[in-house]
Amino acid sequence: MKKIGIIMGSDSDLPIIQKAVDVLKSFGAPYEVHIYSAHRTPVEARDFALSARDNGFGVLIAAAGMAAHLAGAIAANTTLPVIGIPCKGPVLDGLDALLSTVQMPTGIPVATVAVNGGANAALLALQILAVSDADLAAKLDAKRANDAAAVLAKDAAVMEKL
Ligand code: RP5
Repeated sequence: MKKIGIIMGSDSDLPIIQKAVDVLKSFGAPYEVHIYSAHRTPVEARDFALSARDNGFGVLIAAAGMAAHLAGAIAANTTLPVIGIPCKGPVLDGLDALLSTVQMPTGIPVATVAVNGGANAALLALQILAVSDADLAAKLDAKRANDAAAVLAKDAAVMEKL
């Protein structure tokens, strides 16, 4: 199975990345986590993206806050699918990072999830890899079924209580 590469702009993004890692661990998926910044370590971020396909990665997740250019900078240097996570910063409620991540120019796409959407980023990465992995697709189907059953159990409980 191809690896999932996770890059965050700063260790202050770790709580968001942890949500992605928890999902990937629950699926037993191979992943690697790095801290590379589009602004503070642009050379390392670029080198990682340029070599990612040769290094066994199938999809990349990039998380950053504020002027969040990391996902776009990574996407500029690879044709692997890149998923961007806008991280909420101290001001503007994450709208700054959301717009910086999602508003990519034509030709360099970034699949952007919700602000702080670490879990969905991991699930989307798995869904991309599951296009050519039937076992992984079956695990994703099973999770959907479990999640639906949990909601229906809550529905039954709320009907009983109210
Ligand atoms: C971004 O700036 C990082 O992704 C982080 O979300 C934000 C603030 O970084 P720190 O100043 O906390 O290192 O590049």
